[in-house]
Amino acid sequence: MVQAVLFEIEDNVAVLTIKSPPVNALSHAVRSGIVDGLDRALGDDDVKAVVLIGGGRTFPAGADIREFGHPVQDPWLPEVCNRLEMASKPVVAAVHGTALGGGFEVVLAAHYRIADKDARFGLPEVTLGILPGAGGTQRAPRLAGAKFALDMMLTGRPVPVTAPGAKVFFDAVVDGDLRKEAVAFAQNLISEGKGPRRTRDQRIGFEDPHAYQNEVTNRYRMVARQQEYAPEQIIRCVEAAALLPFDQGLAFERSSFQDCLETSQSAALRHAFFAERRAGKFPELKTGQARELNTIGVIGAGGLAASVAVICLQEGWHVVAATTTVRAAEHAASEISKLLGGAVMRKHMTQTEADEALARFTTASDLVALSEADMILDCTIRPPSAKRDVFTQLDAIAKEGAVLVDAGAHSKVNLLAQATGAPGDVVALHLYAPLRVSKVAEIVLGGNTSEDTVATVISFLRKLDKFPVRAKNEQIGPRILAAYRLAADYIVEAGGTPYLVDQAMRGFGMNLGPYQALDYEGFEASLSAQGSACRASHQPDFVGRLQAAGRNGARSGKGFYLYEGKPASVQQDPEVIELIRAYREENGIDPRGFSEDAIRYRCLAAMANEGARLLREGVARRPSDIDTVMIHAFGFPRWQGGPMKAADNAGLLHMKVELERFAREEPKFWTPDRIFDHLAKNGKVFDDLNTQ
Ligand code: TC6
Repeated sequence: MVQAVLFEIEDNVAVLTIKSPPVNALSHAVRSGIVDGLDRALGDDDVKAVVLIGGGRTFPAGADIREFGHPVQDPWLPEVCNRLEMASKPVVAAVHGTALGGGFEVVLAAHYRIADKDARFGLPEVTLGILPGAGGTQRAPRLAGAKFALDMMLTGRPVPVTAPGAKVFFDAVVDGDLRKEAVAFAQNLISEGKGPRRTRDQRIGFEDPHAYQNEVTNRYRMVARQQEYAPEQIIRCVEAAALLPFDQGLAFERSSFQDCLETSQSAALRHAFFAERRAGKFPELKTGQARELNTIGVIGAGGLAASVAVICLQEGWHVVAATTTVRAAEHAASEISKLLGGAVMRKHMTQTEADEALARFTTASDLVALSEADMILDCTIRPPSAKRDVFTQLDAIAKEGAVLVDAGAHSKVNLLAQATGAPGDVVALHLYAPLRVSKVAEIVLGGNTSEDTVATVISFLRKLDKFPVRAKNEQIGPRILAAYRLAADYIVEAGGTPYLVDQAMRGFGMNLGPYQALDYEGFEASLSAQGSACRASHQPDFVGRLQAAGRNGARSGKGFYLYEGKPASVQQDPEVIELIRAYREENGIDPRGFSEDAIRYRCLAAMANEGARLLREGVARRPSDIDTVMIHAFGFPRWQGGPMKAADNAGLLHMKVELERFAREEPKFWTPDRIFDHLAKNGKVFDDLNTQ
């Protein structure tokens, strides 16, 4: 068996190298290996100091998340950290890559710490609904103070070792052979007679008692209205670190950690973490090879085309933006340089980087300019027949092997593929706004899309730091969104108000309710996108009434809400209630009431049911892919895990029965997909379908 921790001795220094690829997660084997190595070092009179270092690409990136939810196998990580800290010989942690979560807690427990200049560290447990449970909440503030420690623990963001404020953690930041430097550092300690320096005994971070009190009070205020459980527990633990003796603080942390771990929020957040990584696995790719990308062609003069051009320029590609008129080309060029200017202003890039990007950018008023592009993204939205013409033209212009991508929404990828002589090179991509921020993109394969094309688009998206999700023939996100909105419309039609629906869905954790979101998108754009995306025999048309009354969403000054110039002054409007009431009266609908829970349940059931249909139709591969899309594209609360995970939590048998009840009102829409029946009968849940 390969050892997870390698033990070597180098001139009186024991070097423990963690070898557990890919990220050296602190699995049971690694924890046991560290403890065994430490015992061996402490029991050997020739060893005077210990170095702990990660093999491969990183120091441990955390506890092994896969072990959470299973019985703990000793030694548990808190114990490993305590044993390192209580060691009678100095322990040096040597950090490279990303020392995260439990990995950084190990670092904090070591007596001395050195880091490679490119290393980053952090405590991202909050993103998994838990808290640093191996002493991190007690040790980090002892060294760095409440503010820095809480910033790390509440945002979960990794910090470069060279960042201001990071040096309290590290004795040295080195550029060169980290292992050599760490051994030299340890030898220096030996020759200077320096022994262990335990973080538990430090209180530099708490020197000013008022500073921590103010910080803690402010943070409680900040998280007071959050629905997530872990942040408040983290603050409590930092308070405990300041007020209690170390061991009592540790005990407090341990019990808070356990509380967090047992929440459904933590289970959902862990599910989301693995769902994102699973989505990028395309098992059908057997021999597919990504083609080299040097030049990206972008078609269009609209906002999507400009954003795509800019993110490609920021990644270092050459970009040719082609339109069909000189005026459109000028407009595209000016939009792109404006966006680059904005990126400089917001410090997303330097002026030099923006100048270099512009030097890699050309515009043209003719598609012929795309002849050298390795990948061409058509970012225009036009009717299918016009799109097909564009792809026929591209087929004649593009060089052999160029990947042709339809990046305008609602594409019919098979139709476009047939318009070319190389259907294997054609694929569609559904990118989500805001493009720079959104972490997900759907790769919509047609029947003939080749493996190489898919591999190329995956590598393109990875470079852009997006999770690729595979879809077949049509997109996942718009279908789920349409089902969600239709469920909301049925509720409003039957007697709920848009304001109550929005409130209920914000209570569920959505950033915006469906009607707020519709207002911000604008009715025209959203309704044309929604179109026939969802099966239903009738679509409530009270939105049409609002439009007829001059309401078209936030940009028009009024939609479901009134906008007096800025979103901060959004108000409910009795006229909307009246318009909807009149609509119901005309349609002979006797209004009935809905509780917020009932609204949430219906909206969730509608999304899960549409998700089930997408799975059965083969559009989506896995339930967790749907979850990933909905979390990153539509603000579905991550701590609910996505609609399919949330449906699992709600109980599939119960949901099936409820869907059948709703189906008496609108059978075509609400009838549960037969997957519900199949899973419920076999005692299974959607998560059981999440195969690699
Ligand atoms: C904690 O530490 C709590 C402590 C208290 C205890 C009492 N465990 O993301 P990538 C896998 S909580 C298990 O694609 P990258 C990942 O699933 C933890 N597996 O790579 C994937 O597997 P696959 C706190 C893990 O280079 C593979 O490694 N730590 C873990 O884009 C590669 O991952 C965190 O939250 C893990 N901890 O990014 C950090 N981490 O190939 C979580 C990764 O089978 N990790 N895997 O799909 C990350 O943020 C990133 O993985 C990264 C590397 C930045 C380390």
